[in-house]
Amino acid sequence: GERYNPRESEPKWQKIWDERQSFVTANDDPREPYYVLEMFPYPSGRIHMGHVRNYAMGDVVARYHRAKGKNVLHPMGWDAFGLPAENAAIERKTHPGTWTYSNIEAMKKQLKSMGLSIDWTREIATCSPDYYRHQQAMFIDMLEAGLVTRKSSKVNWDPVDMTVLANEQVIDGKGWRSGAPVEQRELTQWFFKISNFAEDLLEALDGLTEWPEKVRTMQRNWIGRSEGLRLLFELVPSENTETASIEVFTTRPDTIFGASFVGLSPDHPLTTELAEANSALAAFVAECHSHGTATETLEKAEKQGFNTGLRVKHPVIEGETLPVYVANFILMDYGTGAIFGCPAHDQRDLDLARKYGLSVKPVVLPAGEDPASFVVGTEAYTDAGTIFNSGFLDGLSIDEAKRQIADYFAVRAVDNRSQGKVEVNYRLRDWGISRQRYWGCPIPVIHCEVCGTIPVPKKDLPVVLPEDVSFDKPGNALDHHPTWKHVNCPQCGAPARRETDTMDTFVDSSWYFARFTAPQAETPTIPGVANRWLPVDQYIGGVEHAILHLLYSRFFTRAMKATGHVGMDEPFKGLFTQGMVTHETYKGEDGAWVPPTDVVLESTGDARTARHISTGAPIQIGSVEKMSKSKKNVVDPDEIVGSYGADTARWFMLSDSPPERDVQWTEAGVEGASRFQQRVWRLVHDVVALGEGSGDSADALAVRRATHRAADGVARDIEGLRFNRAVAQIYELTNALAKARDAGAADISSAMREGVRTLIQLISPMMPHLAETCWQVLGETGLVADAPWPEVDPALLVDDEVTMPIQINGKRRAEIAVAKGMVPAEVEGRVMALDAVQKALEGRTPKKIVVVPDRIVNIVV
Ligand code: ANZ
Ligand code: ZN
Repeated sequence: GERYNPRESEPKWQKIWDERQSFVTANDDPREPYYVLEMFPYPSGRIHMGHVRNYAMGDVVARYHRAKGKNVLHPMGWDAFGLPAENAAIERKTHPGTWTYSNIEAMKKQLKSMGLSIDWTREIATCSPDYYRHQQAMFIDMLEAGLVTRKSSKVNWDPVDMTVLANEQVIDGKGWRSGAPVEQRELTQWFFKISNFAEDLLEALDGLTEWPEKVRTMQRNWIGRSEGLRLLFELVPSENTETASIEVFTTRPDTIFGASFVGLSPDHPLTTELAEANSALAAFVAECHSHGTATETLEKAEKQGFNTGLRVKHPVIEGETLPVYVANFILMDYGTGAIFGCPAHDQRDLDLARKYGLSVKPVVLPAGEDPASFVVGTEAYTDAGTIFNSGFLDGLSIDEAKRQIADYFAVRAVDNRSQGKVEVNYRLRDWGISRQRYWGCPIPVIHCEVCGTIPVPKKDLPVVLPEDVSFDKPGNALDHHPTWKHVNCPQCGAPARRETDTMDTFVDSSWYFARFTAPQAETPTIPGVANRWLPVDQYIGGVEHAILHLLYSRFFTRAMKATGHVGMDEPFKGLFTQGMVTHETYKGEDGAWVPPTDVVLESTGDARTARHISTGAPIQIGSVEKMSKSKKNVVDPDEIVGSYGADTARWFMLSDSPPERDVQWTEAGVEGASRFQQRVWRLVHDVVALGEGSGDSADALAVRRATHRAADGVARDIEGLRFNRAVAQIYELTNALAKARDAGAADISSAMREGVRTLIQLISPMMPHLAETCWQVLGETGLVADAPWPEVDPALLVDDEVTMPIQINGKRRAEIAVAKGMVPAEVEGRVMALDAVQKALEGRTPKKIVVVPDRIVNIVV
């Protein structure tokens, strides 16, 4: 018969959903709210398969909860500020906004072709003044609430692009775009005081039970709580400084007997003081600054030290002194910017000690080692053990030694202060949000020589980006603009200067989920509305955002609470991180990557070979990798949607692997999905042809059981985000229905009708277009998108059932499927109600009915 044609039906349904505003959500709808959100895309120009996977999953969740009677919020927007738009502007001589908005238009069209159940009336773009004006208002609120500061800090500076780089943009010590070696620069920058919330952000992770454990662990590590001791080392008096002591931060005071040096950061005030009179030290510090600040860079860099010549008294070994080094691996903005080094038990310290010939004295003995012969070679021993070589700490465990040594120093004084003080430190730094960039949200402050730095009055918001900008010079186009920054001070009227830094684009994405709840409001949020929708019930996105984006959003939600914009601490109740989309890679004879569209695959026996589609030249099949432009192993969603339809692409994305794992895109897989679509189509037509009819035969019951079991299982699997298992259950039901159809069993037409009707409902979250078309074929009124989720009859879910043959006068006439262990009286009742039995009895009344439980029914007439 006729084949299902997705190219015809998909645009048709998309138009109908649009016209009927099927997915527009009202804030005052009385039904239970459910908010599902996928991480919004960056408008790079085209959607990729990763988007397709992400949005297909979100759409299943949205459509399912709609069917379950909830008021579902499922919005979409654009993370539209950022560097690529400026780069495009430079390359193509267009305005970043022109480039961005034309990308948005193209991608919106692509997303619409996927048939997503999105409320497009709530669409937002973070580059629109309608959005960023509220971000500026909240910046001012946060400034007033003491959650924003301006301070000088070290940044990664790209000397060619003339911009600050985030640590992630520094690759092997070089700028990710320019490739120029990154330098350190001291810049005055704006910061959000995320560290105020360090403890809360850490502790609240325990309550995020619907987050993947691995994401919570990553956040914990990023926040990096450590309990330690601030410890004073008394300086041996020297003519080079007046300073009397050095304060270090240590998490291992138990190793104090193994200390062999004190280390200072190149940016430590004492280093700076000494460098003034010591040009060799000054040169060393300058050398340290010529590398980036990324922790990774620091960790990879060779450990370097500079002996200052100063010495400190060993705090526990009478009469001993230790040298003071400046070392390149010590950060100024952690702890106190100074350490004591115990080379035997810290790798960085050991590297330094080996290089400069400092002593390496082990003080922690691993279990089973002989104290007389235990030595540390090139690898520091950082595990558990018993303290030795350590006077009064000998024999203690590490933890017990930590306690005792803390007590010991607490009551001692150096420099008129307690020598040791227990302290908790967090690795989490304040969030530097200043970017010297045009295409971002302007920071709404004005610098006045008289009044200082003052916020732009809220009535003057938004501070809008100027349209007439030029990117002829490297650096910040806002700063180069001839007039934009020159304003009068709103306080005293004197000529003043606008801040030309714009906000890190992570700020834009830290509250968009809240804006979606009232995207046209005159205030950032309408708190009553936001509180109804938030936290997001289910957030779905890539694991690459597991740290920064999620942490910033968690911080921002707390800041919005503190400034009265929302009422909760946490933005995302449920979090799901999906795996990547991968594809085989192909290489031509010249070693160049070949795109899958140019490859013809062949298999002979077990061997798979490939050749070029036009030249026929042999092609080497490489490993399976994440789809990426650089390896050319990408498949364009537009082409897939164009040839197979959106439903097929969605179905394949959901079916092939557990959603948290990578999924490998294959031609065979897509074709399988496409064939399944046609199978469903045929099945629906065949069942419609069966006509209406009643039937309660065992066959009918088996069909009904399969149907209800699938409806129940698919619901559970969607709720648990096990989409591939939901798909497997749908396959099972389809097989069961097809088998029943092929067996041509009598009297199953009504069960079959219920079966396919349910089947269509179950597939509708995944293949919504096919589902609508089939729904129509089935003669149902309205849209399947508006139909409630099928009711499940719990009686039909009973798992262990038995099929009992029914004999009449010793001859097998029928059979019945019943729950195992059903009592004879009940079995008898059901048997007598069977059409087949009544027919065989021809109006006679049985003399005797014998039920052998779970085995057989004998009727004697
Ligand atoms: C002595 C010691 C002995 C240390 C030992 C470690 C092992 P976490 O746990 O990450 O907080 N440290 C302190 N401040 C530092 C800074 N500003 N830059 C670089 N390193 C710094 O790390 C704390 C440990 O890192 C501290 O404990 C200190 O070295 C070092 F066997 O003190 B330890
Ligand atoms: Zn002023």
